[in-house]
Parts: sequence; C-alpha cells; structure tokens
Amino acid sequence: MRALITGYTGFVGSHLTEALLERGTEVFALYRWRSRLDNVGHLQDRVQLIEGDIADAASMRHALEFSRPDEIYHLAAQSFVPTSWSSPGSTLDTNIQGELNLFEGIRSLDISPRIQIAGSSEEYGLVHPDELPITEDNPLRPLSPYGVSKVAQDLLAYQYHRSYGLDVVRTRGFNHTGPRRGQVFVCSNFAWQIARIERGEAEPIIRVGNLQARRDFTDVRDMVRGYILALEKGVSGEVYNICSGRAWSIQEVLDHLLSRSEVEVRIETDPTRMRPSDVPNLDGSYAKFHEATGWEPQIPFEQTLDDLLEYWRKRLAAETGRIS
Ligand code: A2R
Repeated sequence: MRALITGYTGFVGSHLTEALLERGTEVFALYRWRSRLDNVGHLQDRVQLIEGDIADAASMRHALEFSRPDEIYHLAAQSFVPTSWSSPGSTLDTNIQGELNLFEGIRSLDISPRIQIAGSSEEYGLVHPDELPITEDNPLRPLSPYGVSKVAQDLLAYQYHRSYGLDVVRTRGFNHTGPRRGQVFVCSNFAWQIARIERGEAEPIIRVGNLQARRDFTDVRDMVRGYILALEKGVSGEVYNICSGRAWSIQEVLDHLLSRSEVEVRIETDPTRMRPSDVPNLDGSYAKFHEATGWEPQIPFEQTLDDLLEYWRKRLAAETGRIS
C-alpha cells in the first residue's frame, strides 16, 4: 500500500504519518522547501520525501507521478481561521486551487487512488440551537474565509466524484488537538502559556479570547485513525463528520489545564483574540461515520489536554537546553 500525504509537516500530517507507518504503509510525504520540520524530524528517514507545492499544478502532477499512490490524504491547506481574515485571497487560492491541482493531476495520469479530503466543522459556521448536534445534512453557512474555502473544497470533491468518478471520501473534522498542535490554537496556546509561567519565562497572566464559545474536541490521534478508516471503509463520494459529540466551553478547557498546574494566574481578556464572527457552539454527531466504519473516539479529552501540557513542558525544556 502506497499513501501520499499532502501537508505532511503539519500537525495532523505528523500524526497521520506515524499511524500509517504503523500500519505498514509506504508513505510519500509532500513538503515545501521552507517547511518547518519540528513535527516530523523523527519521521524524515522513514518516508519518501517529495518537495512540492499544491498551489503549483506541475509540482502536484510530479508528486502524483512519482508516488503513484493507492491512497491520498489531502491535508495541505492554509488551516488557520484568523489568518483567513487577514489573508482571505491566499487562503482561498491555496485551499481551492491546491485541491483542483490535485484532482486534475490525478485525471491526467492513469491512476485511481482513494482520496480523503480534510474538511472542517467550520463549513457549518452559523448553526441554530435547534440544529444541534450537527449532522452532515445541516446547511453550510460558513462564517470565515477559511470556512468558505473548506466548503469549496468539499463541493469540488463532490463534483469531481460525480463528474469524473474520482474515488473521494470527504471528512468534516471538528476541532482536534493534542501534542504538536501549533501554539496559535486555543488549547495549545493555554497549555503553552501555563508551561511558560511554570518555567518563570512569563508573568503569571493568561491572555484569553472568548471563553464562552463551545467546541466539540477530538484527540488528533483519534482523528487520524478516523481518516484512515474513512479510506478503508468509507463510501465513495460520501461525507462524514468526525467528532466526539461532546462540546467543551473554552472556559472548561482553561479550568482543566489550570487544575493540572501549581501556578497561580490572573486571567486577562485580549481583544485581539476575538474573531469578527465567532461561532458560538459547534457540537456534532458522528453517527453516520460510526455506522460506516465503526469509529468512535477512544481518548478522553482530559487525557488529550494533559498530554498537550506535558508536550509543552518538555518542548520548552528542550529548547532551553539547546540555547544554553
Ligand atoms: O507550511 P508548511 O510548509 O509546513 O506546509 C503546510 C502545508 N501546506 C502546503 N503544502 C504544500 N503546498 C502548499 N501551498 C501548502 N500550504 C500549506 O499544509 C503544512 O504541512 C500543512 C498544514 O498544516 P497545519 O497548518 O498544521 O494544519 P493541520 O492542523 O495539520 O490541518 C490539516 C488539515 C487542513 O486541511 C485543515 O484545514 C484541516 O485538516 O482541518
């Protein structure tokens, strides 16, 4: 089995690569010459590296021709919602054109891989209270340029499946976190702030955005197990939510992390962390995915948060070690 991963160097890509290698899959890993390798340093000599850029059609075709994959996990994207407000154009370009390049590359070659498209709960955007928990049939009312880009990716995949028979399975992953999550994302950011305060590297103030927002969180290791199952058992052309079905408020996340630390902190609201239109509540139903694949979350979210805090403690300690 040969799998091509776009977005290999990212948060999810690193965990997915580990899971695929464990399954015995040969992994072809697309990266950019300037990609940071922090997440994948330990994997570099276990994968076949392909330098390329999804935004470039020739580069994408080369990656496909070189790897001739049985499976593709299409993770590469501008994945950060706040950046999509400051750079909506490049977010739409990368995410939509990148996927188009992937699909057209496949069409131009004599290959028929199964393709997983990493969509997002941000596609649902505005959800009314009587629509919870969110199923795949919910209207898509995205509230950010990122959400729009993921809706476009989702529908483009549907259209290429219907029009050209591409063997696509679309997943809509709800929030996921765990070790290696970038510190710009909320859970990781809190864990990073706490770890820095513990080390005496920051004053004991935690800066927060909207603590009332509620999100359905899944451990990244459960999420990538879902992506693999989506290609093992998912129905071609279908779309599946992957989520835990249990929403946590951001306040609860913060309280749990603080309960795992000795530090005394003051909480301060930081207006720059508020989004122009934040989605108040996003909890999902994974019933359809469970029915198709048997998937269900296995790692309690409390464990995920503990692992995340531990990750930052170790990483900051290692960084200090490198500097001194
Ligand atoms: O920024 P880099 O060079 O480390 O690579 C990122 C990659 N990427 C690209 N790769 C090739 N050509 C591009 N034009 C391009 N733009 C971005 O996508 C990185 O390896 C990956 C994104 O990683 P993260 O930002 O950590 O995202 P995460 O959380 O792993 O999300 C994976 C997927 C995305 O499609 C999200 O929208 C979805 O799951 O939720």
